[in-house]
Amino acid sequence: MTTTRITRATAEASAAALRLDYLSSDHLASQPASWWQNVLGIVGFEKPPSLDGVRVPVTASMTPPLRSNDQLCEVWRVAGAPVRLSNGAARQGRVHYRYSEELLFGSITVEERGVEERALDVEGVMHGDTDGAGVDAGALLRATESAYQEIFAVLRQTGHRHLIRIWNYLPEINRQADGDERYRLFNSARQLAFRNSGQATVGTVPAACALGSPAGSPISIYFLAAREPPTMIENPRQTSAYHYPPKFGRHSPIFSRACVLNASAGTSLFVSGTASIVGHETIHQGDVGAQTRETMANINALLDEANRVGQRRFSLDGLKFKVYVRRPSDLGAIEGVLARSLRPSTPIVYLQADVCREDLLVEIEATGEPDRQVGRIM
Ligand code: 3EB
Repeated sequence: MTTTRITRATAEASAAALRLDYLSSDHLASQPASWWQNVLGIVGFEKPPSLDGVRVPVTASMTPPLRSNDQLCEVWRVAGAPVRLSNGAARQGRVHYRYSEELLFGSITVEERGVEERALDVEGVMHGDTDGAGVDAGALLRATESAYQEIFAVLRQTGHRHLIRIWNYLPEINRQADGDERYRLFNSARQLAFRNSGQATVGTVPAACALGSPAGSPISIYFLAAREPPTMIENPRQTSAYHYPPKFGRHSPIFSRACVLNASAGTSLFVSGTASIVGHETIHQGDVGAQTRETMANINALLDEANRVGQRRFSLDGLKFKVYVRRPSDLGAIEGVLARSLRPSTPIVYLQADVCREDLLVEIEATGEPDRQVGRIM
């Protein structure tokens, strides 16, 4: 018995503690080389931060921040036990990545222009499902398809086969392209890429979000993957996105409502982009306050569900939030609602982004740690 206990304690102590922080680019630029040893990746908001000589993946969501003026960045690290990360930022195709034994961070940006020449090899893949798509739609389809294929190729290569969370930012997400909304085209290409890479398209699919960035931005995608499978969480108040009816697009969006990392200490709950949707319908059209309250009801339902299926206990207090606001003039109303449900010390980043349904005014994602267990014997 003693042996078992020691083995388990050792395993837990050596588990990499994934950690998320929002730090200013000035703060990052002033860190010594040693500080970067356990950094998996950096995500700027409006644009990638300029960090000279830094050898980790650095990307940006291209979504302008609405409140902070100190160039915040999203910083992913593994902390705690002595961790060994892969050297610097590796590259395979257009994917930049860095990893520990357990976890991998990666990013890819793709320009849609010029994609025709580069991705002719996906012609066969697209044939049938997307036949007849015009040049504009075709470029988005191919860019998305090839980005996901490259991501899955990296995960096969390093053995971090389980995509746990993926952030998708595409320019002009609600614009029509050759008679179809760009978000719906993205959904088609994403689903095809999953299928063609042998990935499940229901159930064990990653937590995700998909937001709009300004015209002229590249498609920007970043992700976390793990060697061990996470536990996927669905929201009892919502239809699973991968089962949305066809009126929301020919191919359903492929994502889970949330997931929990099993092996990792530290940050381990990933709540997908969450909005004012009950069942599969948008509710409270035109009422940003009510949409924000409904979104928080959905996040609370996901916390209940995570606590029902898992061993550890999560609450709003352990989470960090990113709030995507369609109309900057709604910011005050959204902040007012959140002030009633979250502690003043809660980290919240507000970003301007178009949400993937035209009638959604706000979308909220959350990431964080379980509550400290009281009286737990180590
Ligand atoms: C929704 O619930 C709102 O397409 O990856 C949320 C999270 C949404 C992820 C995605 C879309 C995505 O359908 C939109």
